Amino acid sequence: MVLAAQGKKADQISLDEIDWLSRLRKGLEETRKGFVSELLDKLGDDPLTPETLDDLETLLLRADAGINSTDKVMNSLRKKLNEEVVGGEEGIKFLKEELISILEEPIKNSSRKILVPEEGKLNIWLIVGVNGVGKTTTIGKLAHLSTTSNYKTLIAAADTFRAAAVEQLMVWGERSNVDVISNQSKNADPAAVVFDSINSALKRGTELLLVDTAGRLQNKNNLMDELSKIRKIIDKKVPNANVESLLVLDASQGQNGLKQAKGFAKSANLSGAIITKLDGSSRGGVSLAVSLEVDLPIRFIGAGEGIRDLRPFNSFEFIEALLADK
Ligand SMILES: Nc1nc2c(ncn2[C@@H]2O[C@H](COP(=O)(O)OP(=O)(O)OP(=O)(O)O)[C@@H](O)[C@H]2O)c(=O)[nH]1
Ligand SMILES: [Mg+2]
Repeated sequence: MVLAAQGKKADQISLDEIDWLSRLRKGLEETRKGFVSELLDKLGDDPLTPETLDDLETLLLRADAGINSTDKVMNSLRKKLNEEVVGGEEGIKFLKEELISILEEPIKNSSRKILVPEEGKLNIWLIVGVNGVGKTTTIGKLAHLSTTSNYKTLIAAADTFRAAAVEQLMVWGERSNVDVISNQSKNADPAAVVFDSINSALKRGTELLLVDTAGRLQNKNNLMDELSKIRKIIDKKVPNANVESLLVLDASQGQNGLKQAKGFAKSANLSGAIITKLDGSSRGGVSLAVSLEVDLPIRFIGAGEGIRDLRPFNSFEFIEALLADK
């Protein structure tokens, strides 16, 4: 699996990937249990009726798809039902296509279909989000993906809030064989760490600089200002770098993730989202809400605490796992 993931032929799919897919499906099982099995039980082979549509609406809401995504899908389905008789299986197929198109829309609107660093150039990915969602773990996994894809990679430890944060990042740096730039002095300024890291990156010809940041709540203005300051320093120092500001969301936090995305989008100039903890008892539907309501492309998904448990996002794979019926 490489970061520059291209469409693969079926015979190239490795055991590792089969393992990943089964983990993703297993993780999404919680969502699915209350979703597709109920849906299929209700639908059987009978055509959809206004009553089954109401049930379907409830199921979508329960899977945390959010009110607006649910309305959008239901309106399309109602329109279709007004025009023709729709069987259960056909209804599911239609539903999957509608859900995939919600996830694909922000990806289409962005300049890249999949997020990969541009070779031979400095790419900076700022990883932001509220406390404990999996930012540091995601950096470790991204560093691994990046080096195995032969990008010159460097990590900036800009979470200077907790001493333990730097140590945690060092461990990930060792695992992925990537250097970590840090400033261990008390009350170090995160923007200064980013400044030093950019200097190192320029000297080393780094292609991907991953910046870890401290967890912060989206409504704490002073902490959000700190992110703006980091961004300003980057834009000023390396105006030609490709900069991504990626919001990490913990799938198990459901619709709270949508609130976080709206808050960070306002002040952190976001360009994408990463959904973590999809291996737990998660509510994967938040990806839909974030795509539709914040127009944020989902770029990676994490399903596990291991170094290989992160993949580029694939909406088809995701919806198949979310709606798998067995
Ligand atoms: N099951 C599971 N656990 C995860 C995943 N990603 C992260 N975690 C766990 O979530 C916890 C928090 O992860 P961190 O990476 O430290 O989160 P953080 O956002 O950096 O936290 P702060 O820096 O304190 O804001 C750790 O115990 C991780 O092992 C995932 O995809 N699945
Ligand atoms: Mg952290």
